[in-house]
Amino acid sequence: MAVVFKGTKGLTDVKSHYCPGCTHGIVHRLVGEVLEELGVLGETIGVAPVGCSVLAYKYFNCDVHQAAHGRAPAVATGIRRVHPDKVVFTYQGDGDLASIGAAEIVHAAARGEKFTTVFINNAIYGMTGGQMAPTTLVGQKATTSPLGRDPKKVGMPMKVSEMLATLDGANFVERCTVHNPAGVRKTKIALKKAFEMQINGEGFGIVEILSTCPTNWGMTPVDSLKWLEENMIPYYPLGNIRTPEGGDK
Ligand SMILES: Cc1ncc(C[n+]2csc(CCOP(=O)(O)OP(=O)(O)O)c2C)c(N)n1
Ligand code: SF4
Repeated sequence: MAVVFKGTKGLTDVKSHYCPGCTHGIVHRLVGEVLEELGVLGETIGVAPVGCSVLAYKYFNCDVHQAAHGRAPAVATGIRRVHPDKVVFTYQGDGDLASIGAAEIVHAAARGEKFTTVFINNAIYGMTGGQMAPTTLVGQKATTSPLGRDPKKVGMPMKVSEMLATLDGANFVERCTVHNPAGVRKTKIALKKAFEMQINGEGFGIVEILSTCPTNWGMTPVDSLKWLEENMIPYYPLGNIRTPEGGDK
């Protein structure tokens, strides 16, 4: 019988703890597939964040270091500099990357550190119960914004990729989504490109991936995918924002 789908060696056999319908799992699979296809699993070191993906070290079939509150880019910088022959990536949520660790990601990108960041933007703090994140949309309800995010009080949601793309050291910046099959395929292509560039010795790369948090959005998994499409994509447009070929938009 023809094999139409099989698991990736890039992930362990451990069952994940993610909620039903959470797209963290899809992104894990894509990262695992890319590392397997590039043949670098044995020489890759990941860095896990705080947030729901804090346990990523159990799931990726490579070495993974745990980094405290937003410090994954600083840890990745150290690992990559000490081990220039290794492939290094951080896997970070929007609370970890854009709030607690905003300085770390900005300066790592500015320095053009040669690692890859997988940035999960689900517009909320997932792990800690659904507080407002820097990426929470205007009007979106969270436990700390029960009436919806009010930009007069807390400013507009941060467009992290656009901000990082202004830095010369940020070689590759792309925003993707995993809410539908076409988005999943494009996300994999972007991840592969970012990792390939790192392997070729080019500078910092980040792939932002619009994701769902059905649990804290208070929606079914299916409604979450629809909400992402209708609400997140208009504010966080998809596509390549910066490439070394000068494809800046
Ligand atoms: C300085 C600091 N503030 C707050 C926390 C608590 N904390 C741990 S994980 C987290 C939110 C993580 O959310 P995000 O990065 O968006 O990832 P998700 O859980 O949504 O995947 C917070 C606020 C912390 N650990 N350190
Ligand atoms: S709380 Fe949200 S981000 Fe965390 S595992 Fe559940 S659905 Fe995913």
